[in-house]
Amino acid sequence: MKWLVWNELDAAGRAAALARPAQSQSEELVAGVSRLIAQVRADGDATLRALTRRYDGCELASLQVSAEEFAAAEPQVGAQLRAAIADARDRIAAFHRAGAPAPLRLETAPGVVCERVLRPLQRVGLYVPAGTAPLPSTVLMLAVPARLAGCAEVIMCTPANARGECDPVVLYAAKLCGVDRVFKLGGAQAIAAMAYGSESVPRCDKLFGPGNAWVTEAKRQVAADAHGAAIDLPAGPSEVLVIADAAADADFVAADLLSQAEHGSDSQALLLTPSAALIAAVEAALERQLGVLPRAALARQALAHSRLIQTADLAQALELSNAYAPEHLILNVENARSWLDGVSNAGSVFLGAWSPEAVGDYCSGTNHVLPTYGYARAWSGVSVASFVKQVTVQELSPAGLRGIGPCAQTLARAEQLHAHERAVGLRLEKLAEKAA
Ligand code: HSO
Ligand code: ZN
Repeated sequence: MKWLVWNELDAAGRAAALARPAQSQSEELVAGVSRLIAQVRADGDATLRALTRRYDGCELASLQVSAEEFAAAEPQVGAQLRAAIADARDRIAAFHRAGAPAPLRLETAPGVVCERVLRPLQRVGLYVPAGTAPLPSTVLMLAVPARLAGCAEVIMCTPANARGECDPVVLYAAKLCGVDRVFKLGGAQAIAAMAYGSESVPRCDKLFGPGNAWVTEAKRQVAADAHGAAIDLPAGPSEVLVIADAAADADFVAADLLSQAEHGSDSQALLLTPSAALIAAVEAALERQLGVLPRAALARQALAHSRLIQTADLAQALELSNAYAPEHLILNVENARSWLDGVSNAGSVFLGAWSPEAVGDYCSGTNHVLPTYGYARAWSGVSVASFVKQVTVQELSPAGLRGIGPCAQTLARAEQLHAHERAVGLRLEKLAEKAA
């Protein structure tokens, strides 16, 4: 990992220190995804089968996971893992239920009632990658809030292996969390199928979940099309930023950086600390831990573009973190909570030595589908609100219109929108006649 001293960097060095790995959005990728979406739209299931044969190496009789396959998956999941999944689901549900948006009703003037009512999205599509590791925890993070929101139908796509089987733990989690139907589809073709529908796959209103460059590009393209589907978040590679002080345990810090790095070669892990001694200790701890890490090769690639940044003090570290806007921010410092008010840009924050990112990834209760790549400046992670629409309502009595009508008329005149003014004025005249 590169060791940089912030105050010794020039402007270009500083920009490079906080830069993210470039996202591949090559013309080839954009055109390839666009071609693939067009094929799925034209030939539906036939194209989905052909692409699955080509990319996943399996011949599918049915695209949909059958009841027998769900039943066969269950005994493959050990008792301890089943209990952990149920336990995690319950905490995620508790936190997301408590944070769900609530309806609202307010009289803003006498006789003027304004309301906000909630309407769940009808059908949502969840994408769970298999890639270098199947992620059943992502099923929990997406299906639990979808069901709490009251979506009428929750479907899921996840790629099958060469034998045409999906990961049994992913299937078990899907069943447990109430996913209605699962399809054995991966990559951009899964996104195209859920956005536009095919003979087997129903068209969805909004798509959720992480994926590789092809999936991300497909989500971007379907979201840009009014006939496509909305998406949860614009995405980039996953990342963590750790702020630590001299008192931090170097082994804890190294383990947190590595739990990010092992996700993939494009992951980014940053450490910001004023302590040179800690940086040296973390470097040594990283080497020790990499020695026994099964995914060390991937993690080393990620660490190659990750950085150890020595700051003047903790305040400067937090300032840089806010500029970077990390997906995950770990504050491994004394009195971590006292720094929270100063955090303006982050997807999810982990306070103190005993809050590793791994608990948020799995089971503390918060969501792990979070804004990456600097989007935390303006976006929030997935929650129940991501699955509902907030519809506003207003109802005025005659007295209400008499009260606020003139305000609307004045504004309408200022905008020279005469029909607007008349829509109010005609009614006010009618009320005046009645009163006379
Ligand atoms: N850290 C990942 C989520 C994850 N970690 C899933 C383990 N499994 C992105 O926030
Ligand atoms: Zn993770």
